[in-house]
Amino acid sequence: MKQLIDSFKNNSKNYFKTNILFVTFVVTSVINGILIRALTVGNFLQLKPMMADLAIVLIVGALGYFFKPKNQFKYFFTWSIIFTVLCIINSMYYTNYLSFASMSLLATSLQIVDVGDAVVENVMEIKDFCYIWQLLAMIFVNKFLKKKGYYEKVAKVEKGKIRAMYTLVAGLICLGFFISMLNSLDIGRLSKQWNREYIVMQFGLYAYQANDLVSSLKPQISPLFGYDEKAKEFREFYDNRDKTIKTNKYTNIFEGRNVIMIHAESIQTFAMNLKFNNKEVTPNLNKLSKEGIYFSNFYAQESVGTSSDSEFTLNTSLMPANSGTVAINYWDRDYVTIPKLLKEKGYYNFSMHGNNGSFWNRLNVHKSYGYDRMYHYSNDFELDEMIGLGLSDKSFFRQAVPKIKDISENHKNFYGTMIMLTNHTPFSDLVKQGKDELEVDYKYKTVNPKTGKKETVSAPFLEGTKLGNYLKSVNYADSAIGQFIDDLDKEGLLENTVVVIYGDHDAKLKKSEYEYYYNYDPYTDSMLDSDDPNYKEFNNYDYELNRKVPLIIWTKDKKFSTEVKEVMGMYDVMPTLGNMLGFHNDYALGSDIFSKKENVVVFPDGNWITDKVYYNSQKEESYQLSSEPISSDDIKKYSKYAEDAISISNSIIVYDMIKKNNETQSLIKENEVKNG
Ligand code: GP9
Ligand code: MN
Repeated sequence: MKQLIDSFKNNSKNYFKTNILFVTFVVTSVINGILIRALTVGNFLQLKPMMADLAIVLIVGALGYFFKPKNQFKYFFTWSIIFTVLCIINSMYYTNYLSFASMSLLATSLQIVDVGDAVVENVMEIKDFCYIWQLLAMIFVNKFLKKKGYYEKVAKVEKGKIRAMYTLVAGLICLGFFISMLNSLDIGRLSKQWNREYIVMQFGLYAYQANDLVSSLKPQISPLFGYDEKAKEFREFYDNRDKTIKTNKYTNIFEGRNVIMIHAESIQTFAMNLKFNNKEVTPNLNKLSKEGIYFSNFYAQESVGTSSDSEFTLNTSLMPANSGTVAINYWDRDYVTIPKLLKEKGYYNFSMHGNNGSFWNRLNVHKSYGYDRMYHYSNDFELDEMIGLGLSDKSFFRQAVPKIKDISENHKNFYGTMIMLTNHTPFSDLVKQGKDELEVDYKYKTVNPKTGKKETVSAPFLEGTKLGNYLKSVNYADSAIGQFIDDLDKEGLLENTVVVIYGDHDAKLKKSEYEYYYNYDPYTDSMLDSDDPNYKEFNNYDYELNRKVPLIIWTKDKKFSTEVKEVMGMYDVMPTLGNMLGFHNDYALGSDIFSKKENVVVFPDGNWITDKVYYNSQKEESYQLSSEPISSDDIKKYSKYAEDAISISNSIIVYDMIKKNNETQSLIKENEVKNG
């Protein structure tokens, strides 16, 4: 036994002596894999992801032995750079979005170069760069080894191919060990890839990124595979659900009316509830919401396609694509959309936007959704005032009114989508141009100790902060909406028109911006300590719930003054409006909110929300929203619906399932006719 231990000791010693560079590469890469989880999702000591990291690093490292020892540094260093950069990018992404970066997102953002400055202004923290130590360690070890003549010595003893084989086997053993620890949930989630946080937690960052790379190629590859299984799932889903169309007091109330949809860029409900020095941030939205039907518990369901995803979900009542975006990768499919259904009723459909029509591929997508024309940028507007990404909202709306007037005179009915732009991250251009009107400081009265007189003092509060700039920008957008409604009214365009305003998604601000807002002490101009009794915690759930956006349905002639407090999602807009305007989409995944008993809103990452609970599918944790508890059966039921909604939407998107289903149906009918 002693002999065995001694020989093991000697062998290990010899191994380490002649594999210093490889071992450094493996150890530093695995440590960074642990570090990124420690600084993001937090489960750094878990064996499963550690095994996955180790297996990947060993397999990658094994190939290094095919190089001569003096050339191995170049190989290992290149991989160290790749791993370090992955850690930095993902750390930065997590800092800003509490999720992990995706290749499909990168590919998408290459299409939208204009967002560049928005990205630059996102926050980077020192911790995002701590992974660089791996490169320094590799350089240091290489220098040291060179000095000691290590590579020449190793060249005499190393049999590269055999080492590569052994290392590969070691890597595969780790991989086998790791796979044996996986359960069916893990495997299911890996193949779907939408639950990114979960995948990094269970599989480590390197496996996540490799899997992401493969799934980002899916848009090109996947239509070729797996159709039959998905088609069966699709048929079963729609066959098994209740097809009765329910009516309620809102049924057909807007039949024959024009519709103006205002796509309110990045407006969150949070902003509507705020006042600074007694001034509302959104006086116009507040007024419209009091007069119309105001959905105060409404969520966008966007994924990496942000604005374009919301346009898709609103117009189709489907969820965004799992990988890639509908606008870029799957715009040419046959979707059942609001414009198409309204066209059957004789409507003319248009969209207008103060940015380039190629942004989010809109010129193609809108046409495919059934819009007759897109008015955009310099093509249709005079670029007389530029703020942020393009034409300012006020100029855009001002120039849009005569165009709408013209349309209304030439068509029986119209459906128009007005895509706003100025309130787009980074929200700073308006302030830079001095066009902001809202003051976001905190004014209070105090007695001047020198004069003994009362005076007003201003504490900076949100001035100069990102949230402050955002709210100034929301205030501008609100005022642009107010001006638009007034101008439409002056032209008589509100008489037979329904105006729908929706926030397209949240502002993607960091949690710390809200923590600062809720815990600011104007008297010391600083933030309260977290152990202060007045400190207000703003946890991850508060953050998620705060991502709500407004939805308002308003008409000039009828004051509804109704607040709908039930939870609602972007995919419920089409069925809800459909009930009011008289159209119906058989494939809708959302519901008419006025006919639904208990609604559920599914998010693209698999989380979902009802009036009772916010369910985090990554953590399998429910956050209670009402005193009435939710049963475990309901949790199962809604989790299943969340999976179905995501999967069915994805099948429709990837395989063009609606078109294929229609073709099959007409074939069946043809056959029935033939056979009598
Ligand atoms: C760009 C605008 C913004 O034209 O619609 O898109 P987003 O970055 O919010 O997806
Ligand atoms: Mn947007």
